[in-house]
Amino acid sequence: QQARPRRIDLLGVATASGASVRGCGMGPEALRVAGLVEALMELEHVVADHGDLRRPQPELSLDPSSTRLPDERKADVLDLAARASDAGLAILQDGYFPLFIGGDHSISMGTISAVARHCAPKGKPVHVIWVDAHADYNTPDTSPSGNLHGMPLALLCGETEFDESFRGAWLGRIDPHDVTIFGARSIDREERRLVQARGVDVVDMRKIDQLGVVAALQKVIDKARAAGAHLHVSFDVDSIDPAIAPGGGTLVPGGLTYREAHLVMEMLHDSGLVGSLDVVELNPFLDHGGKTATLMVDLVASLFGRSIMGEEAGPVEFITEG
Ligand code: 4U7
Ligand code: MN
Ligand code: MN
Ligand code: MN
Repeated sequence: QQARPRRIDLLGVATASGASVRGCGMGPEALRVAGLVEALMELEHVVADHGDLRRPQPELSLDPSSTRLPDERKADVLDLAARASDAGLAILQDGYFPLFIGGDHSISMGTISAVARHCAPKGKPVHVIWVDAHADYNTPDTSPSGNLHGMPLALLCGETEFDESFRGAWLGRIDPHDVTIFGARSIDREERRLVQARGVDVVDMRKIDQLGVVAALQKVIDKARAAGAHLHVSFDVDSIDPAIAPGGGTLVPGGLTYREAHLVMEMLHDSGLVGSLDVVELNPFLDHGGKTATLMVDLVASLFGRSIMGEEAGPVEFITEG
């Protein structure tokens, strides 16, 4: 079980430039309004809030429903990924837990780069659990939408169909075998082919239904523990069922239930392996009265040790065969 208290460094990346729907740039502020910092302090953690990285957006079009032009959006994504990577690396090197709040999922190009850059020189393996309705493994060549929030894993895993502007000291690399996509139920045709060819572990909703969320997640935790890995959790709000988490721009029916999502976070906490976290894709403009923001704060609290019976209860013993 994770020792308490921890020093948690909060870094917002206030952007929607990786998405085609505007609004998730307001995600960091909504999570704060929903009580994120207070929930962590209530658990006796020490929180340092670094505020938000953002880009000035001087040339918005007259159409309020559209985001900026593709080239401007790409420039935003690259700049913010580079800055998130450097800022995240500094937090990790100080020995603290970076909690990245988005922003659309393109910010994870930077946040996971930070983790990779921190761990690689120490020979520390990294495992990424990508909790998401989607695989986010498109390249500019395979993407049906062109939106960069559907591509971060492919970039991090070294797919080559990205131009030179995506390279640089900020970009860290992840081995596709060290990635588990958890909760998927919408993967594009070409994307599916890539994920399969590269050997990415995909725990889709059908597997979760059939195995149960406990057995499905325990496999991931066991693998990360056996490798001695730093476990990075990248949590897209659209992994949760839209009925209880409506505040997202790319909703897909059939997601994690309230208790499944909490159990994931509770088990991840008990594993003691989690060293960094992204909470992404919350769109307060589409949310219903802060419902999704509040749910996300409660889920983060579960990941940081909130439990129904309190600390004294200790970790649950799993009954194994034999
Ligand atoms: B998210 C999509 F085509 N696959 O690439 C794409 F379905 O960060 C969706 O998981 C990507 O929310 C969703 O545009 C990105 C689409
Ligand atoms: Mn995503
Ligand atoms: Mn998604
Ligand atoms: Mn999304």
